[in-house]
Amino acid sequence: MTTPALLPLSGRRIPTLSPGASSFPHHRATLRLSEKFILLLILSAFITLCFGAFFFLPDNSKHKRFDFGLEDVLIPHIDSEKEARHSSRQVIHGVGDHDEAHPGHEEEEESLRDKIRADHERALQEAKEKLRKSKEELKAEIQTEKTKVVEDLKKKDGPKPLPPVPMPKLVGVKDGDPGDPDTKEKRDKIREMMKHAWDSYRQYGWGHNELKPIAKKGHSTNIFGNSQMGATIVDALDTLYIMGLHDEFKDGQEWIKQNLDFSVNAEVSVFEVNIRFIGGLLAAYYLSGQEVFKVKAVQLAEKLLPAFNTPTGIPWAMVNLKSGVGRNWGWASAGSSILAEFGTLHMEFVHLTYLTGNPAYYQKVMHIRKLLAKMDRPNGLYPNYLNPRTGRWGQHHTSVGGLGDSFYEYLLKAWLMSDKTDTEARKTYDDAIEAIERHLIRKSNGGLTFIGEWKNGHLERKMGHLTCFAGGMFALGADGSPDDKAGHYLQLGAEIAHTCHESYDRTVLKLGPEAFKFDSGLEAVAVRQNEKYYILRPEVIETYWYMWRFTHDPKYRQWGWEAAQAIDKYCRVSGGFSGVKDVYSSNPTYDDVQQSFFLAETLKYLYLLFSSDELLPLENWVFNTEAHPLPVLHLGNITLPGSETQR
Ligand code: DMJ
Repeated sequence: MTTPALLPLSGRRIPTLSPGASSFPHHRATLRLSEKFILLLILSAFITLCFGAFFFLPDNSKHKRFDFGLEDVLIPHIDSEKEARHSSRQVIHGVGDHDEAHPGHEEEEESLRDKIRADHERALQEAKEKLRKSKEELKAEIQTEKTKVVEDLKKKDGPKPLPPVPMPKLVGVKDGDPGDPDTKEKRDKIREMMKHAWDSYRQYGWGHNELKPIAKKGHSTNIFGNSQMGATIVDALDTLYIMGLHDEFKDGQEWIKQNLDFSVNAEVSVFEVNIRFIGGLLAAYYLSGQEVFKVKAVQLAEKLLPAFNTPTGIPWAMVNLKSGVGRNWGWASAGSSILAEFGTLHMEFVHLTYLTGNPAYYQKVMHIRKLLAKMDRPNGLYPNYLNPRTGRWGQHHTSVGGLGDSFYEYLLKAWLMSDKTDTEARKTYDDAIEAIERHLIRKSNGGLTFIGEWKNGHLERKMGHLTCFAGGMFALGADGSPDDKAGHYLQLGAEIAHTCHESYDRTVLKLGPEAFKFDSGLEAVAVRQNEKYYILRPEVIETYWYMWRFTHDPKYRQWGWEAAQAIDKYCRVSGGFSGVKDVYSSNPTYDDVQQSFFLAETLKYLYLLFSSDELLPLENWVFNTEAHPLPVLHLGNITLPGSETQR
């Protein structure tokens, strides 16, 4: 069949067969040549024909295969569909359709069909299983899927941006130069003390909640759980800002941005976290305008909300930031929540609703207010303990110091913060103060006005350092008090300031004890050893500052300066500032804690005392109970979300 076999013939003359020639041998040779030639010719024509037929005739078997495949391609499984389409296209365009060129093609198609069939069967099976489930199960499944999608989206996009809200009018956030050089020098000294406290914490306790200035290491207490949330950084920020310590402020801001994380398995005090962290972050936001503080405050506030999941809506004292599980202090009367804790959320929570548009915060605190308004009050007084399960009071103890204090403070400040529109809060404050004056405020034999504690129908003639804040509160609430009693309340404030100053002046260190008595010939002095300590608390200096702002009586600056000097002399150590265990001892021992409120409050109030009134004017700012200034909300026609249904 190959051409070379023909070549020897082609070069010769082809012999012709003459008629009549019959000699076989002769003829045999002649015939053999021509036969061979013809046979070769026929054979080659036949082969050419076969070849052509093989290539050009239509292949029905393949068309059949394509039709079959198309049916299966309609199965709603995207990957299979794509594959099938691709495969069909190959067949249509004849690409790779030659079984000899792709010997595995049949098997490929077969396996593709198997895959499509399997997908089909799986989808059917899933549908059958779904139909077997109850409506509730299906709903729950859909809900879970939805939540997952939302969470995935959140993770992808980061936290939802907060709505833009108008920044309240911010007045006097800087400077406050007092003018005269003597006052300026004192103010500079306070600034230097702040720098020493901050730098020491920066060096030895950075990121921890507080500092042990003697051991020179970090410190924390159960109010922050086992967390390391940099409480001192957050608490100190606004003080740094108003003192113009900008590098330190930036340093703190950077730490917060990078490290402050609330997804920690820590059981924290709702009250402490609110006043120190949320209050601190909100104040830093308003003063500096830096969004990071607002974002962090909102993230943290969301973590506190599960604490309100109680039968009454009165929050638990503590909440686990990770699990959201809440509980109360073991020492509190009959599993109660504490008045000064659940009653000291209003300012921060109203600001949170203002900044986020989320009505939940406002509604939670207004619910507490409504619930308290409906309750009977023994002698018009609010007991310190309230059971969040039953909604009943615990022991009938009333105090304007520890366990009660800032509840009264926040009633007044809710009114001030609302631009004096929240008259319900003002009325509740006025009624409470009237009952307190009637039952708890007395004059000692030596003529000192004091605020005692009510315990089961008896007045305990003892006053706490914490109670000394009330002097400032009375002065702050004087304007706007009923029956034109402004002068009376300003006077009451002055008397409390005087008593508290006496409690300092009657010690060896000129620093006030934790609690002091007015009994059995004792006047403003501590009796028990465990009441003689001073832990860098602010309340007395706080009252001096408010009294200074309302009266400009120079004695308040003088008293403040005495306290500042005593702190610098007896509490200052190389690693910061420490509390002292006995203010009546000339040789005091240290408690080795630099409290975060020393930077947030004590030093801030001292600095303000030696600044002009232009720095953070009280017409525009309301200080939370941790001395974090929040602007008055001049809402005008704006209605807070959630307030429509509440008031
Ligand atoms: C601060 O954390 C707050 O002032 C709180 O209201 C009670 N006291 C401490 C400081 O003494």
